[in-house]
Amino acid sequence: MPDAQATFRIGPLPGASFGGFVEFPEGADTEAAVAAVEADPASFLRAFYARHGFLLMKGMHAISDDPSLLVRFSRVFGPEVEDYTQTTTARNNIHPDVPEILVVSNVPPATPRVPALPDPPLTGDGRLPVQFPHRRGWHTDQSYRRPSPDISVFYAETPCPKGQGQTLYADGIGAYAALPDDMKRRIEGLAGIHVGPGRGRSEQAARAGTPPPPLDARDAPQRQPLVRTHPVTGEPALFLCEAGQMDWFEGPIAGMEKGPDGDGAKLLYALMSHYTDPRFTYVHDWDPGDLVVYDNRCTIHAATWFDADRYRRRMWRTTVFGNPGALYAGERRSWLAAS
Ligand SMILES: O=C(O)CCC(=O)C(=O)O
Ligand SMILES: [Fe+2]
Repeated sequence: MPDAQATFRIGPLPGASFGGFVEFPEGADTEAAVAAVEADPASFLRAFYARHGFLLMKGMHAISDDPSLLVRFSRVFGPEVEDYTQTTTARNNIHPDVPEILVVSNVPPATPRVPALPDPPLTGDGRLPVQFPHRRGWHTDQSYRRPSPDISVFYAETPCPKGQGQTLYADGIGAYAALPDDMKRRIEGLAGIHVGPGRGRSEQAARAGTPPPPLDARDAPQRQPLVRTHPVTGEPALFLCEAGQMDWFEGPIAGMEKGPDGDGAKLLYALMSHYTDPRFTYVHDWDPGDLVVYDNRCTIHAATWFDADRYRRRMWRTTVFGNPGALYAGERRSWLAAS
């Protein structure tokens, strides 16, 4: 039975300049925690947005036995939790019983996705590298779609041991605010060109001069503003990915010199290196039962390497749509067939 008395407290996230840490009363089980959030979504969302779109909850273990709790919790953040079976997502990466859950795992049948170790693996002072370009893989989810999802919810069903398989997060509102005024002026009105990985428009393909294949209209590159105004708070945030989700043939930045050695690339990389400065980043080392919610409109994240031969890692993700902002109002979804 849900505990009607259960409520939550949200304080700062230890080890980060942004984000919040959610506590539920001692002994509240996952069901009670989800019910508490459902009972007062306004306070929960207010704290989420005030803390720049990142919250961590621990001990939500019951989601592993009842994954529908993850979908229930996700609904707090918007009217539509994506059904991955309605997309081109490979079935082996979708939870067999809950089509709203994307399985991010190296355990079959999921397609393993293990990031490379950074080179060198640690920084000079022995820390985990977070800053681009030493750290690669920073992105915001599905930015190659218009509109892209507002929110992702990420659950550690089976994380690997601490010290590997972390997820890194960065604060796009804080990073934008800290840009020098001349850079803010320079990027005003500019748009990045985003495209899905594996579409033949990568930095490597552009460098090798491999002509990109024709794309289905649903996979066409999409323009997104470099600075996005948050539809809830009105705050400006950087909105970009590093190489993996940008179009290196027409972009990465619309209207600027194209390709990996062009002025567009130089600007993108300068912004990405600033965005992932340790001042704006948080390293999350997962415990089983951890639940993170992040706002794709104003944060980016990156997975880190883990020893996939030794450890099984299984994470569950949902994505929530519903409020991309005025810029996207009334738009047809770019990733669906036109009919
Ligand atoms: O595996 C991770 O830590 C992050 C994966 C990721 O980027 C995602 O599922 O959106
Ligand atoms: Fe992601």
